[in-house]
Amino acid sequence: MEILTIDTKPIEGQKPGTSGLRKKTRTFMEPHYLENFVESIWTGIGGVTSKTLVLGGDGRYFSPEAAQVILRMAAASGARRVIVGQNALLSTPAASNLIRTRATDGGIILSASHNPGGIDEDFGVKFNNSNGGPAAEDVTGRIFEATKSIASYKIAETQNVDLSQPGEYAMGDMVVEVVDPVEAYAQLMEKLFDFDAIRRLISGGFTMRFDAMHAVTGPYAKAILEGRLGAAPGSVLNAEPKPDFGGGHPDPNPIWAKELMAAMNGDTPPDFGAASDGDGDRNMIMGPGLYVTPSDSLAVLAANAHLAPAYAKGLAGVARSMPTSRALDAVAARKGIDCYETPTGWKFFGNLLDDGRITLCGEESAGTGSDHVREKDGLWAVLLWLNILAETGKGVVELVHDHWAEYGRNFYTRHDFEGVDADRATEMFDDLRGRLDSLAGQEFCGRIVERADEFSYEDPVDGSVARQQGLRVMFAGGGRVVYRLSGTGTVGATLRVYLEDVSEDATAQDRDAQEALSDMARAAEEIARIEHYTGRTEPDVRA
Ligand code: G16
Repeated sequence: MEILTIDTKPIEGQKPGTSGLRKKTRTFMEPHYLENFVESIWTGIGGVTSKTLVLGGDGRYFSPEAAQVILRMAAASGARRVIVGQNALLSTPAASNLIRTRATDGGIILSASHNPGGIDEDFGVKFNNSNGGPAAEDVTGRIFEATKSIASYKIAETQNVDLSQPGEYAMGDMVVEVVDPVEAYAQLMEKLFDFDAIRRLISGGFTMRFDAMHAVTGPYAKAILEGRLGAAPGSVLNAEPKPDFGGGHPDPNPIWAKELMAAMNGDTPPDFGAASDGDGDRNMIMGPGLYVTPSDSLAVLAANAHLAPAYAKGLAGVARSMPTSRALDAVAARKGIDCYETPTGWKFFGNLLDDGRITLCGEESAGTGSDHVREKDGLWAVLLWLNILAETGKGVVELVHDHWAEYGRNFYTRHDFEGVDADRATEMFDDLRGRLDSLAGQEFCGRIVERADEFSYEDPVDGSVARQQGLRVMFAGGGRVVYRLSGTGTVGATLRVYLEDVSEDATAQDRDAQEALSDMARAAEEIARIEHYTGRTEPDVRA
């Protein structure tokens, strides 16, 4: 096996975002683009000599080719072993699990998550640490620095490895171990949850639909929900992973999970509906006629997690990203446990989980997870819901309504303005940042501002500080508007406006969240002058 050293030059814009480097697929396919970034990962993590890594992803377009390049680069730089999911498939939580259970030095996940796939869509590469979680800011910072000074990379000249069959293959001195992507993950789920109780629920006539959106969770959901738990064949929709996700947008929300929405809002809806995203870490939960917001789902799970075997002893603490609704805080207060508020990005939960400060955490962006891995986990959330429904004997709607009656309801929505001009968006933030101190006491659409600030986070475990993590305007009475720029988009800037209002009123249960938050949305516009800066009068997505 010959090892080639290829001369290259730094390529602009290889700064990892909220979750790895995400760009247009064609950008990743340009000469040296992927190779430069991978070599920079090696530099950022102190080299791969003698290391064992995990490799897999959501199977999107260009994944098979990218996996072969990464294997050849790992072999050229002296890696000992790479554990690869069959056909380069691994859901993000399954990759996290393998990184941990096989005691590896980390892993590379090929995914752009919920972004569409295809030659004209998106691709992504992310490095996860040996704890199974996304690399922390110091590591991604070193990777980015390396991309700015790279002069060459090493790659082995050798045949592609056949990734279609489990087994061990040699690539020079490195072993490529191809594994079934589902087995270890399914075993972990069986340990965490009471599969017998869920099986009894299902055999008693409980029905469900899980929309895998032609993404990576299909084989996992088939094996677990239909195979091990006995859900009727066909309960898993769109189960076959496709490189372009069947032309869809693998984002589990009411807009993109159309088939599921139609089934759950139809005349004879199943008892439970769920969906997951491109790489299987996000989830969406529905009851008949009811979309459960990710923030509410997180709060309901935290309130009831003790009903599942893995969490029977209770939760050490919980955490949510700052823009996520404070429904979770109410549960934590009642249970007398800590509730941490972190910046957006799963990587910020890593230290809290490793340090045993929290057991469960989640985000408004459809991510929920626990200390079982170091990524959010879509199917895990589905199984925890099923375990809770089996134990309580309640339906989704009853459980959520009971929760609101007990803890109050936090109306919540996120409005996204996509593909806006990045410079204008920055101007908008600079303008608002400059006015934050003067907002207190002012009235917008009948709401009085109590305080406004820019969110910074000091990690309580290692003391690292993340600044400029979102602008917050808090109103008297508990309402809140948060403004952030997305760190996962690939075109222009995406402005996210998070709206929340709090209600103790039991009659508010049936109220539509968009309607309940319409004055808050007008206040958000007035405060930040969104139309002036972006030219937009309406958001592209109301999630
Ligand atoms: C990633 C991160 C999440 C984050 C989400 C949205 O999720 O892992 O922590 O909440 O992006 O981030 P942003 O608001 O910056 O676009 P995923 O599922 O895309 O990997």
